[in-house]
Amino acid sequence: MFLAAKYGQTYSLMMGSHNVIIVNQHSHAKEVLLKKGKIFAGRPRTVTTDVLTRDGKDIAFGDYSPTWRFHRKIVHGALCMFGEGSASIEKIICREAGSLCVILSEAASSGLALDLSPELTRAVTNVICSLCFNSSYRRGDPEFESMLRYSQGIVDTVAKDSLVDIFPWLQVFPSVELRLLKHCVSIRDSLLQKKYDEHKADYSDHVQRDLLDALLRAKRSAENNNTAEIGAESVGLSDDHVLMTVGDIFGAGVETTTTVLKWAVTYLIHHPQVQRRIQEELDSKIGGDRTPQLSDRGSLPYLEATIREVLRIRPVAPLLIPHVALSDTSLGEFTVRKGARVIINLWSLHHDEKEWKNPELFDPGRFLNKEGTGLVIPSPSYLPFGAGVRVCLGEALAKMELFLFLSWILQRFTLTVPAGQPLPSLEGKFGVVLQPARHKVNATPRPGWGGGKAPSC
Ligand code: HEM
Ligand code: PLO
Repeated sequence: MFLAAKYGQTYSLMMGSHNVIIVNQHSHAKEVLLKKGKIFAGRPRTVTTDVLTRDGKDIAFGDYSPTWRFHRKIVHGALCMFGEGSASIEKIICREAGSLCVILSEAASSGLALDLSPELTRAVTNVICSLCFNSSYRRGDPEFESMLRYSQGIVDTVAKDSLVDIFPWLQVFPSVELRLLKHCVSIRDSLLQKKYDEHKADYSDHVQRDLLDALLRAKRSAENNNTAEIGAESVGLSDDHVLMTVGDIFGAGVETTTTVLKWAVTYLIHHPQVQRRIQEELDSKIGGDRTPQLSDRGSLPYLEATIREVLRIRPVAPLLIPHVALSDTSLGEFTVRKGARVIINLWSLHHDEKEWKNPELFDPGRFLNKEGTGLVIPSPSYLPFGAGVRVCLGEALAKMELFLFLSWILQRFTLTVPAGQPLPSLEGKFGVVLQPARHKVNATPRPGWGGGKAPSC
């Protein structure tokens, strides 16, 4: 923000040998993402993302190319298949929300405060695991525990403008961070490889169980339509591409939604009046005889507004993922050279005082109309999922999960800070996602919920 005050809303600087343009205003952000979306659809190659993605063979960190477009289309299609309105994804999320509530009520009946982080992570992991691999984890599963550790190691070390990404030649020196990243990536890769081998072994053209099957089918049909000149490799359907793509969806699917749920819990503890109002809405629109379902989304505007406010005040990806200009172009009155990196400062957009009244204040009401009955987006300076060619692939899935998990939890429990403990910090830990600090929570069953027992779904 200081640099923006000194140099203007959009400015450029040199990072190592790279020209980097920082965008702090929504009009320029929309020019990059929407108006000139294809021109700015590139991604930079960096040392750490190359380690994670076998040199950009995934979607999020892969450069714009025919292969990339093809992959994105397949994954988009497969996610739509499970998407909005699909009964199966709703069932999967409700199953996980139900077992999360059981764990909360067990902790409550033994009077224990709980760190929700691993519980929320497992619930969200199981949703994405069902989608990607048609499998799920039980509490304490060693494979899940290992995933928790390697994923945190990757979040801590990848794509956070570490020195080695700015000065790639630094990788010739031993670096603790780079070593940790490589170690975590190798554990992740063995896990992905195991799932891939299992899927290949019992693959059938007639049943599509999950995303990995969808990718395998696309790969096989490209191979069958093969001519001598146009091999599967030429559209990028190598084993590496399939593995890295599914690794992306799995990684993005877990880290992002879990992080938002953790921020939501943190803010709800700070703002008990917001929690109460959501619960009043749940009581009056759903009552106590059944659990919330996706079709209730339209009748719970205050909960939806709260989710929007959490995504505004603590954006998961505060700098998105860097974009790259694929040809010479312009941005507002600036000339932009091919290869320039563009960083959209979503944090600035979401905290811009010209756009948001008291931007530091957590106020879900800003997303409601005057009557408090309908939802609005009060400023164009709001892009929690990005926009355009590189818009988040998991937006619909993430919104379903946030709505169902939060409504299930708040229908049955009130979340508070354990007696004698300070309120949790609202300062995030900056990395490839902005994570809240860990803290314990008391989940008290609400009156009329018989210790959090499950009503019918
Ligand atoms: C990209 C936000 C959940 C998959 C992104 C980007 C943002 C974002 C800001 C970068 C856009 C850009 O660089 O311009 C979020 C938020 C989420 C969420 C706030 C949760 C609330 C998910 C989920 C999945 C997912 C659940 C997977 C199922 C992806 C992928 C990309 C992406 C694959 C890369 C797209 C590309 O480069 O073409 N997301 N995301 N995200 N997201 Fe999400
Ligand atoms: C999270 C840790 C995983 O082990 C690997 C992984 C893959 C995809 C990344 C994700 C991490 C972090 C969040 C990212 C996602 C792709 C899109 C998403 C960067 C590093 C966002 C928010 O842009």
